[in-house]
Amino acid sequence: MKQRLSLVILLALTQIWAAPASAASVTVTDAWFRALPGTLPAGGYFNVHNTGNSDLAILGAQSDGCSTVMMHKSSNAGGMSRMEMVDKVDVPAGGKISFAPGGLHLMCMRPTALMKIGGKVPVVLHLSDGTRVAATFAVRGASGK
Ligand SMILES: [Cu+2]
Repeated sequence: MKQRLSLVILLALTQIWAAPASAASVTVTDAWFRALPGTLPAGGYFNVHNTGNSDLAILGAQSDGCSTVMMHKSSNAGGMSRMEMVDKVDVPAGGKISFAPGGLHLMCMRPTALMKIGGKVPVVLHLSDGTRVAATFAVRGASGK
């Protein structure tokens, strides 16, 4: 009986040690989606701050509010606005990166019923060190309000 108890404690400790130690080294703030009518993709915007000592990169994202989440970069060349897929966004140690309208953004494809103006949508960012960072995005309308 005593032996079984210590095994349970050991397993519990292993769970704690297995948790990613660097998960708290990235903070996400000012996170929001721009919801558009119907099944139009919703742009996702936020600031990310790497408070740790290691360079990291965002490799992707997933959300229950979207069928797929992609990373895009908008650019404006000769008056033509276009978007490119991005598979990696570097966030250097101590660095801050903004995902903002007109630049980097998450592209939430085929938003689900969770994507309601005034609501909140959970997003998980996948980092290059294997950790995942959860953030809550507020859902705003087309005007960004
Ligand atoms: Cu886009």
